[in-house]
Amino acid sequence: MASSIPTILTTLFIFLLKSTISQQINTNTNPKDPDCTDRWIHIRRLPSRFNTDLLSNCSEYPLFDDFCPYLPNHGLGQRTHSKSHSWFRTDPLMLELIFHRRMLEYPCLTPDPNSANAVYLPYYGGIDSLRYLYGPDVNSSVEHGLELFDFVKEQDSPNVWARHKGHDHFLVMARPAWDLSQPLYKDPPVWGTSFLELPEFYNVTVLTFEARAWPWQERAVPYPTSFHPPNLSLLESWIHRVRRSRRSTLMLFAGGGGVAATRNIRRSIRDECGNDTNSSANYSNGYVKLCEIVDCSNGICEHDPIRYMKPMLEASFCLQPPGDTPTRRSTFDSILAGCIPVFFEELSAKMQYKWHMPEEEYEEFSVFIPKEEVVYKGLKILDVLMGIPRDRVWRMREKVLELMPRVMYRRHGSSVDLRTKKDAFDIAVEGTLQRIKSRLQDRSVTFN
Ligand SMILES: *[C@@H]1O[C@H](CO)[C@@H](O)[C@H](O)[C@H]1NC(C)=O
Ligand SMILES: *[C@@H]1O[C@H](CO)[C@@H](O)[C@H](O)[C@H]1NC(C)=O
Ligand SMILES: *[C@@H]1O[C@H](CO)[C@@H](O)[C@H](O)[C@H]1NC(C)=O
Ligand SMILES: *[C@@H]1O[C@H](CO)[C@@H](O)[C@H](O)[C@H]1NC(C)=O
Ligand SMILES: *[C@@H]1O[C@H](CO)[C@@H](O)[C@H](O)[C@H]1NC(C)=O
Ligand SMILES: *[C@@H]1O[C@H](CO)[C@@H](O)[C@H](O)[C@H]1NC(C)=O
Ligand SMILES: CC(=O)N[C@H]1CO[C@H](CO)[C@@H](O)[C@@H]1O
Repeated sequence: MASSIPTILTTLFIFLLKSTISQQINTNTNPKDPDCTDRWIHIRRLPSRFNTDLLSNCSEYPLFDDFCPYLPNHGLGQRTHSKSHSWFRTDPLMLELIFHRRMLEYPCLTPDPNSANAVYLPYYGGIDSLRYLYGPDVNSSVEHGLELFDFVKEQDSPNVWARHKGHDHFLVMARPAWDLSQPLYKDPPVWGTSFLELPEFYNVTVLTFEARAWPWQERAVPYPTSFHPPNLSLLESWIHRVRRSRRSTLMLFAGGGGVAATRNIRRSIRDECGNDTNSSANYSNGYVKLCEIVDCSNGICEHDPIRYMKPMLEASFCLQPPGDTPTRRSTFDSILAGCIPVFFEELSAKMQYKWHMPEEEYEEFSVFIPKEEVVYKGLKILDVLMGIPRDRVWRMREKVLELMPRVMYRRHGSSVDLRTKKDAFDIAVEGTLQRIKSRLQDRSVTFN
């Protein structure tokens, strides 16, 4: 794995990126003229200081990471190996680039803001937040977003904003809302910028990886995984492989934490796993191993999907305990591997990804074990999971496989046959259009 790319290459990647996004790539590459009624989107032109210029500082944030290696392939990162077609070393923070690139091939783009149902701001807000979170502007994090607001509302054709007072605008910020919702009047700042607390942006729909418990303007979208197939046959052959994979481990946890003395769910998982690995031969259900931990501490798994995908393919259940924040990218990795997610908190997924994973279907594709029961009341995760009959496990896995295309981001420029399957991007755009539509309707009732 490349830890750092020479600056010349980075510059080249940024140049390529800039030259692609300066054209609009769409549209009707799809022979069937799509029905664009209520789906028109206008992309606002922003000066490059709001997006691609921010990438040239990719090596300036040592406290965070040098993210230059993750820029290639429009933010998908480098391929895991040279012959790989679908697997990349993707960093979730790059969703802003990935989304932007996909937006350019959205079939219902319009250059005319007045005929658009929604307006997309190609602002790389998560990347811009780095200078406040880890960089020189740490003491002015309440200002994150003000320059953008000034541009879209005052400097650049103000009527585009004024038409609906920003209610039809949306943007992507590839971070949990927690990083962006520092109260405006907290001095000194504890953690995060105040982007989501600025009244200036209350009307704008913001797509994040994780929404607050009582979100207002943000909606959660899946973290990108490393899998970005370019055509339907590659997706189908992966699904085939996942379905046939022999699941010899009952449960798996890929992650870090839980090693300190504090009682928490990760600690409980470690205890349970450590104690029971050897007694496995005792259990009939056909598992060779009851529990496996893939150690991902210090971020060693992040850009190395092989480390955890292989064990996930061999496990029936994948534990998704909350960490610093309730959601995890690993939830989507496990769905990709056909490994049934086990949640310990409603905020980890059910209250988040309502567009992508319907709330009423959770029992069909996941297991919920309240963390308090495990940490304080001695409930054993193994007992719960062992108690689920094999035929039900099988049905749950089929349901997970059904969900899989909805939570992955296919590769940009993919074949037409794959575009017929809605992916995480398509569903996010659909949800955004719906939300904006109902907001504009509410407004016309309330304010006109
Ligand atoms: C990049 O970093 C330099 C120095 O850290 C800073 O002066 C400059 O404004 C940054 N550029 C952007 C686009 O953030
Ligand atoms: C931010 O403020 C703190 C406390 O006033 C100060 O110690 C620190 O040097 C400041 N950091 C920067 C980058 O200005
Ligand atoms: C947001 O919308 C409300 C009405 O819904 C409006 O009063 C307010 O000025 C708008 N905010 C901005 C910053 O345009
Ligand atoms: C899918 O893409 C791969 C890699 O580009 C290619 O080898 C394969 O022929 C494609 N399959 C179809 C059916 O187009
Ligand atoms: C695991 O073993 C340790 C030490 O033997 C014990 O303290 C702990 O309670 C056990 N944990 C579980 C979940 O059984
Ligand atoms: C588990 O297995 C390992 C290696 O086989 C052994 O060293 C260890 O003592 C065993 N632990 C228990 C609790 O039996
Ligand atoms: C639950 C179970 O099958 N327990 C068995 C585990 O193995 C020991 C030793 O072989 C048996 O005595 C237990 O009955």
